[in-house]
Amino acid sequence: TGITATRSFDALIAADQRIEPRDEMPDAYRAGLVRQIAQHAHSEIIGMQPEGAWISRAPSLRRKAILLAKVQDEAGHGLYLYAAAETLGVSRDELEGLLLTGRQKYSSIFNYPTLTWADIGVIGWLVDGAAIVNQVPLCRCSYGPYARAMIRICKEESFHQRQGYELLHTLAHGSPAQREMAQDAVDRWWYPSLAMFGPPDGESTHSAQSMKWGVKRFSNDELRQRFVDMCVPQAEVLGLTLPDPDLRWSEERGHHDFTPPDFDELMRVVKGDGPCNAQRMAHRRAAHDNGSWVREAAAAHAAK
Ligand code: FAQ
Repeated sequence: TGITATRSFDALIAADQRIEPRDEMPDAYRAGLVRQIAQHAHSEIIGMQPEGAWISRAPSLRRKAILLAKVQDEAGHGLYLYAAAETLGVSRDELEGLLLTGRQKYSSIFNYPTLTWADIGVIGWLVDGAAIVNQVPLCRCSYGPYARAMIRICKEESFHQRQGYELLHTLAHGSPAQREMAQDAVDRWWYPSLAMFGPPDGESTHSAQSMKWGVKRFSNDELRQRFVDMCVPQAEVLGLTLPDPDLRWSEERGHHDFTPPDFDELMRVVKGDGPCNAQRMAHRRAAHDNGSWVREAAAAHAAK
């Protein structure tokens, strides 16, 4: 007992040091992290569906190989994140159960449909782009296992973002029909991507506590602004238009002014009433049921 004095949770947070699984931590810190990490893991797994739907329809072998690798990476990200959550004393089974019974969430963005091949490019550019802006600060999050999982995920995510950008650049510089398809996809995904950052700061229930504990490093609105500022010059290079007539540079703010997403729509989608919620959950449940023989076999093997 007491060979080395352990520093208290508050002291570690104040010194901006990492909390590790065996350190003491307030119940609310643990519960908040389980909520966020599980929601993040579920997002990666559900997020395989909109893109997975295009693997069999990719326009070339090269594009198919790239998309397969990307979707497979997303499964890997889900696994790193479930493993990080497990260090907080919850099992993957439990978390899976909470997702399947609708008691835990996943990102709103994956409840929108992928209607054309251009959507695959836009998911890479905007959705992975938003994910990176949100996740880079999480590499410095106070909980060690989550922060370390994020480092690896961000590296892979930046590759994903570039492949989407390259795909979209090719379409935007292709035939008039391809260009039009690219613009249509940008028009449909812009606002759902802005909504990924969550409700405005004034309505964000978890932000204040999460920032005090060093889980979040920037607010929802700060990261949303950073994302908009990043996308504007990229859209120019693509030759595509972001669908916001009020989007313009503000000299005095040093940022772009823009129209915020419809947060009522975000809340409706989060509550289950988006275009694809029912389909995504039905697919996930079917995949879970179809995998039961694998779990049984693994358990039988482990029991030997
Ligand atoms: N969707 O108080 P806040 C990816 C909920 S990227 C659904 O501001 P917080 C990569 C929120 O949970 C996507 N729910 O919450 C990929 C809370 O509800 P609760 C995943 C949302 O946690 C790309 C309530 O609203 N990334 O998967 C959303 O401080 C392509 C109040 O909100 C992450 O999860 C939303 N958009 O801030 C994969 C990143 N926004 O739980 C495949 C980690 C808010 O009290 C293909 N998470 N809510 O019932 C975070 O950074 C944070 O959790 C935020 C929300 C920023 C999402």
